[in-house]
Amino acid sequence: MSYYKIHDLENYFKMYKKSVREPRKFWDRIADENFVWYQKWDKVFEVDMQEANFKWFLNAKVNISKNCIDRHLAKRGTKTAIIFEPNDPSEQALHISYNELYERVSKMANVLRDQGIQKGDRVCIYLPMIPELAVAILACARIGAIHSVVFAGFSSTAVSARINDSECKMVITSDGSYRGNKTIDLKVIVDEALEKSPCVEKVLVVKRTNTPVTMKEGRDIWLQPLLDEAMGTSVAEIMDAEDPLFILYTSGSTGKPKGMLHTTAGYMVYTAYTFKNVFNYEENDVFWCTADIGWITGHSYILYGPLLNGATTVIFEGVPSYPDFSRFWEVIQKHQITQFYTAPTAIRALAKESLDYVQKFTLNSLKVIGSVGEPINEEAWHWYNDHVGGKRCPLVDTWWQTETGAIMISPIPFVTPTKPTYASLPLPGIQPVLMDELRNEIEGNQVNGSLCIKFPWPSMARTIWGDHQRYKETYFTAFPGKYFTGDGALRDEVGYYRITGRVDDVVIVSGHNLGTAPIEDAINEHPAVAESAIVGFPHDIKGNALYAFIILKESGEGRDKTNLSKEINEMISNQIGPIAKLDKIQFVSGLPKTRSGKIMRRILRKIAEGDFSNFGDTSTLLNPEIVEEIKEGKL
Ligand code: 6R9
Repeated sequence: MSYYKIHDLENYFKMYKKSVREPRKFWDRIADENFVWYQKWDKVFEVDMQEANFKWFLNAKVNISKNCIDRHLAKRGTKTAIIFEPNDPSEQALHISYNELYERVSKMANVLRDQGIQKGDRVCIYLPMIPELAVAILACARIGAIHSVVFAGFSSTAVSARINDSECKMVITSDGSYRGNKTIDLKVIVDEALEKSPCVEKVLVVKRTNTPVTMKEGRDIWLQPLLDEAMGTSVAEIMDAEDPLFILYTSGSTGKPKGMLHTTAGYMVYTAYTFKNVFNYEENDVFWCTADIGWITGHSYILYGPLLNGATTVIFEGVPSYPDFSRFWEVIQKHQITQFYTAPTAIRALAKESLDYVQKFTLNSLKVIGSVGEPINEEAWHWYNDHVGGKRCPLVDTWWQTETGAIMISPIPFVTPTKPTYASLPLPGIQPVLMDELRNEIEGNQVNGSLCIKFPWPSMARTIWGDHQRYKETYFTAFPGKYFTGDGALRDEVGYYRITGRVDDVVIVSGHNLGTAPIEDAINEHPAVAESAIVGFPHDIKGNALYAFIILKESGEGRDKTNLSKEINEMISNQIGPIAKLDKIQFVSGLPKTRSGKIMRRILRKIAEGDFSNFGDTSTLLNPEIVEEIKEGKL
């Protein structure tokens, strides 16, 4: 019987055991069953957790774009590979078949080669969520160029820093991008970035918004005329299993961004395997992940995971609030989406709006709904489960990271019973452990600690581009011999994991370790509260005290703030205990968030401490203006 698909709970436990006891046999079988290889491996893995050196499927030869496209052509040539849903709902959606994708990627690959890009060169892709983004990525993979996708919302400083760090030779961008009712002039941002990035020789420009742009002679070229001339077939480069596939910079809360490097075969095998199981993927499903391809979630679950399985995947250019708050639900109905994968921050924003937006649409095509990016609080979990999943679709709360490449801990739909706010059980091959401050492994259940992974898995990042020492220090020294995730977690009585948030989000109040997430959950349950964030600030007696930044719902805005504060503290007291009561509450209209929806607590911490001197790198913030507002609110 195939190892690729987990059928039921008994089968899950069986597979899990196999993956732990005989990891070589387990991964050998999965890699062998489901992919096309030019040459198979000599050895399944060679790993060293001390030095942080990892190799999977040694000496195998493979090309991931061939696995995403070519091998499906015989059986699925006319099947839709990509549905493009434009920002403006009145613009027609595009259905790109596997045959068409082959042709488009081949043309792009030929253009890249003509423009001097060779195996191992780095190409920065700075594009909106349009089909060319997928095509450019796959074309890089096809010719062995290393893609470095930079989210098309980052500032010129952030773009330039990323280009320089990995010395990209080329940038692929567009004249502009649409986001809701705004148009953003991307090319202008690239022009600015390149003033400080002399390593870039060529810029290929996609026409999307018809915004006038300046084209620098000898450097900038319109892409379309080149594609029109290019041949529609191409030979894929033969890649070694450990040849780099891509670099992706993490939004890292401090210091210089980390260019996480992922390699070819291990990433391919584990991404495909997790897509199949975590989303219960079956032929003819239509999968929609709302992330941007500029994040790891988009890399693994808009592109590689779905295409490796021959699926139909949606690329959505727009935002959840445009033209109104029903856009997600409208698109689900329109394309008969079967799996919908989004982030808690989007859920919370939409749950704030009238239920009519959801109820206007029929969502019964859905089979599985998923969450990723941050802990999903109880209230958001239930709203999503009840109103989107209709209490019928398993909600998979998937925990993973840019560094892990693919999903690590998650329920498997129709297999693992879900439990609100719990990511539940590790996938086969993943061995999580909880560690205490003394670096000991915490055994047993109903415990919490720092989440580590004690055995390597195929899709783990191999290094930080250009800085292996930093890779080793960041992930493999806090708990020697283990990969440290930076997250805290608890394990309940049956062994389910709940990710409680970044360990650096723990505040120690009077000697008690308080995770910020459960306190925020308690606050968010107050009917007047939309969202909240907690940080610690120094306190003479308690060591630290809690400072809350709270966004009210519209209905709560007129309320007396003193009474509200009292009620909120009573709720916390009841749910967690008086120790978790807030010392300070500031009502705000927004929270500083990274573009992937993570609250930048570092900034809130500084504000709470009254230190307005240096907020560090804020170039990854979606809403930098809110920082000023919060600062002023405090003064
Ligand atoms: C995939 C992605 C990674 C960090 C991770 C954790 C948080 C992600 C989560 C979650 C609780 C989940 N995180 N998924 N926390 N429950 N289901 O988001 O990658 O952008 O690198 O962020 O996100 O704190 O360590 P990335």
